[in-house]
Amino acid sequence: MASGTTATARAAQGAAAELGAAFEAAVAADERIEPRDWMPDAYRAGLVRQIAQHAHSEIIGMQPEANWIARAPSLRRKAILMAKVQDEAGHGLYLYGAAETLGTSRAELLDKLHEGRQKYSSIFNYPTLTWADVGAIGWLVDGAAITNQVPLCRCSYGPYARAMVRICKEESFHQRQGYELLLALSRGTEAQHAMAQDAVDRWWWPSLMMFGPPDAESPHSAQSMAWKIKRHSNDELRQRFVDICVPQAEALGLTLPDPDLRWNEQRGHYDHGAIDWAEFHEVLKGNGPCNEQRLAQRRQAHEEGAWVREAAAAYAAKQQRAAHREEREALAS
Ligand code: FAQ
Repeated sequence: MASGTTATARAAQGAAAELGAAFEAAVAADERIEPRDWMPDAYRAGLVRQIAQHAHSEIIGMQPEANWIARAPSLRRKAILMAKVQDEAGHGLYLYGAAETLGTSRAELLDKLHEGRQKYSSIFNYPTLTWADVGAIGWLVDGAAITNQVPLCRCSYGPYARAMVRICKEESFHQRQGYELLLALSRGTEAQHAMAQDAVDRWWWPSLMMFGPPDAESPHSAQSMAWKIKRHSNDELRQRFVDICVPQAEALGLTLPDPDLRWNEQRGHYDHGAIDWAEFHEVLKGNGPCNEQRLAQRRQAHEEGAWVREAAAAYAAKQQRAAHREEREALAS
């Protein structure tokens, strides 16, 4: 009996090792891992963590800009902004859909967000004080998002990578509209130029924080990169973003609020000043300028949307009953 048990345990161990080796080989060969493939529990959990945080960021990220829809300065600007905010809701849906393929429901993830048990991007805890902030968000926040997300199109997990392809196309439009908005303000009156500069001054540093803590303090990076969930480290992507933004700021006629920003011939990159990581950690702890307001508004929107979810569920059940009835009638005839 004892030897039978040992043999069974050995066989199970052998099968698990084979599955693990097949997974590692697929990752090494740059093949995509799909929902039905075996994957280590930590790979699944790591993906759910990142995708959920990403999805939550998209839907909470609707709030700062939605604040300006009713006050957009022209019909054209209003239509663009409405479309952008709706796109962000769509991005949230693609991402919750990707998380569902890992066995986690949207309802479960939303509960965690509402209870403060899952994070969303630090950037969305800052206020949008003027119309120029809409431009700064498009240029800098969407710009940082694209820099971070284009490599995610090659993420090893198929559904996340495919969602990112579509999201990046839309983010690219978002970034350009922000740039164009800031350009118009920068070339406008003196007051408009000052408003654009003030917005860039306030959004620059928080945008650099979007890339996450420095590599040496990033607990998830090493494993995520080994599994090809992330393709580049936080600092690499942050540097890429800084290098892209400096000439864009010059073209805009605006300055970046960093006296230490200068080209480093040896590195072939721009050096930048120290980031205030104490501020980042405070925002993550819930002490940013708008954390409370963002979560309260999100919870309220969820509660007010209960009737929509109920109506959609009732409609789906009705459709299903009708389909079953048709099936039964077809079988009987
Ligand atoms: N904010 O070990 P790492 C957008 C957390 S979408 C808050 O480096 P990782 C579109 C991190 O989760 C913006 N938390 O973690 C838009 C972890 O916490 P945990 C969102 C942050 O995952 C535009 C801990 O710190 N984009 O903007 C932040 O390897 C305009 C340790 O960090 C994505 O989510 C932060 N900034 O790297 C929408 C992209 N940074 O889980 C509306 C996908 C780090 O241990 C309007 N995500 N943390 O409790 C990623 O690429 C990665 O998850 C990183 C973080 C790079 C964000």
